[in-house]
Amino acid sequence: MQAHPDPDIDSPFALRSETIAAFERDGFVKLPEVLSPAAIAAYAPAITAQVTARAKDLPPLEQRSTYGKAFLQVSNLWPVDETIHRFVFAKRLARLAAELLGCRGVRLYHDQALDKEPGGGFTPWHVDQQYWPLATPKCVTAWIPLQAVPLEMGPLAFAIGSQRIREGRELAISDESEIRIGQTLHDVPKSETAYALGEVSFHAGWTFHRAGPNRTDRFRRVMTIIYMDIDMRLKEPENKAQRWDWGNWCPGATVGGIIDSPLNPVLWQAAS
Ligand SMILES: O=C(O)CCC(=O)C(=O)O
Repeated sequence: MQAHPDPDIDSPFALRSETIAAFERDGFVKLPEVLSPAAIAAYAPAITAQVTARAKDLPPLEQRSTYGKAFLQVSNLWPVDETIHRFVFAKRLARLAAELLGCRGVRLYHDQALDKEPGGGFTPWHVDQQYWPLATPKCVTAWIPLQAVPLEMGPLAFAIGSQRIREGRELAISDESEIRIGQTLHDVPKSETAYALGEVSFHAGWTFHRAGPNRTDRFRRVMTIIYMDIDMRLKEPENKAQRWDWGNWCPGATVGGIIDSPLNPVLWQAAS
């Protein structure tokens, strides 16, 4: 059996009640020092190897769409690599997600590496939950940089409190979403700050976010883990993307039922 890297990724991270309140108010939080440099060094190579292997046949950046220029997107890596499996099952991150959402536990919706190439384009404004057939807003993405992300590398940026804005939610990631949502959010305060090594952000499913281009000559490597309430139910899909997600990230789940397919393991649950 393959040995796992052993830096601690399971012990609890002390979350203050003010931080939970900030997540509810703003729709996101950024938490420094969630992961140690040793943990990132231990787990990042396995994630990067998967992205590199799957991205090798892509056309050059200039021939891709705005979406294609934004990042290399590789989803659900945990079933294919034992080291990544261990990382995605990290209890520290899952417990943080549950505590921020105010849930008794969380399941995995899916994981996703999002690497912005050197010279890669911006990520247009969007919300994630329009892609997801999830019945309630109790879902959150942990955005986990695998190196520090200075401003010029395209850190994730948020429109503060925008989880309450409905206009533009339906727009898929595109040039149109960048322009139209950008107009809607014109007067909404934004948060765009660098990420230190080990810093992790959590954003709610309906929070509008974007990222600038990667103006450096290095990859911006990021792993994401999307968590949902342990009791999350599947809703009737409202668009093609939600139908696709149903078939791929929770196959066999039934509309109205708890999403507990083999691809949606419980990652953390409070002791009863
Ligand atoms: O990494 C990016 O550039 C965008 C990430 C994103 O949209 C997300 O994690 O929901």
